[in-house]
Amino acid sequence: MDLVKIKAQAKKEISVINNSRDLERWRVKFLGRKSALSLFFANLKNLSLIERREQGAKANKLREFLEELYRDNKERIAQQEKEIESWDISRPGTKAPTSHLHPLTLTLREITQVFSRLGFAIVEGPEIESEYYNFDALRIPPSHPARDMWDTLWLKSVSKKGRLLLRTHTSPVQIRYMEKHQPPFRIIVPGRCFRHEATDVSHDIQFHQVEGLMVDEEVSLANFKDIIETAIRGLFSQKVKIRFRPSYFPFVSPGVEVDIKIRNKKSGAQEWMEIMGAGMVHPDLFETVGYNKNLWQGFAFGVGVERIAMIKYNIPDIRLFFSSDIRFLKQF
Ligand code: FA5
Repeated sequence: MDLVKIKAQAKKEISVINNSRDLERWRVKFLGRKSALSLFFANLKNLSLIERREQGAKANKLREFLEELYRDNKERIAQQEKEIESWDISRPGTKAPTSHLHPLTLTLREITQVFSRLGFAIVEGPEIESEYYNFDALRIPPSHPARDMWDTLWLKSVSKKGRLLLRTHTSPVQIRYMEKHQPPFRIIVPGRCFRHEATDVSHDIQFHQVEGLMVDEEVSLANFKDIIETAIRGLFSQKVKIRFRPSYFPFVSPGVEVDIKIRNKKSGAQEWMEIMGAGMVHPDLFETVGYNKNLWQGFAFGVGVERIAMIKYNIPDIRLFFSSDIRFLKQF
């Protein structure tokens, strides 16, 4: 094949190429070791010196031309392929990182599920509470030393039911609910509470409680013990150790605190952690809401949700929950 024909053929063929695989085939065909041009070079030795010089120069020119043609088209095709790639609708999309529920939400859901299975209805109350519901109706009068048990974040406003505050516990909802409903009933009240206190690994200024209240004609501390043991074993495992300790809360009689046994993260030793206050509803509360106090009995409890989550998920410091530290949150 003569050089002119090779040139024409190469130009024609490359003009319709639009992918790098075909371009590579073209390169092999026109510039490879077995190409017509290489053969042409190989045959030069059979020519006379003058012819060899003349034809050799022409062939060199053609080679340079083809090489440049190849480089230009390589660039064009690379550019084209890049564009096609960025428009490839069949390409799998980039995965958006999925989020998940906060460990406190997970724990709250589990607690409410366990109690729902035991027949408790879910009720809510306000976070901004009045002095009356947070303290007075619960037998914590202004002068009573028990009021010292809750360092309160007071608001400037005053309502018909006394000064306003950020509720220090979920117990006020006991009164609110009983004012509007007649027994028998069993309710739980999940919600956020606030206390003006120095924080440490197990105390924060905001935290969650789940209040429980069951009122019926015959409800005893034995019923409470059974329900709480069932709930705690449902939340943790059958093997968890639970302890009931006598305690004092003005709105229950008798009052107890419930601890569960956990392993200390640092020392590895087993120790008790307080998770809730509880007791039999004080008859005065029934009177306050207009019930016949001789007819009804009940138990109430308030469990700390962060404490449960800390035990469940092995979290060493309560302050991590509200830190918004993404490294912490990603672990759940
Ligand atoms: C109360 O708040 C009572 N209202 C509980 C109660 C309800 C007793 C019904 C009787 C009948 P106490 O202050 O102990 O009690 O708090 C209850 C639980 O809330 C504690 O066991 C703890 O788990 C949690 N808790 C209390 N203060 C904090 C805090 N600063 N940070 C995190 N959790 C807390």
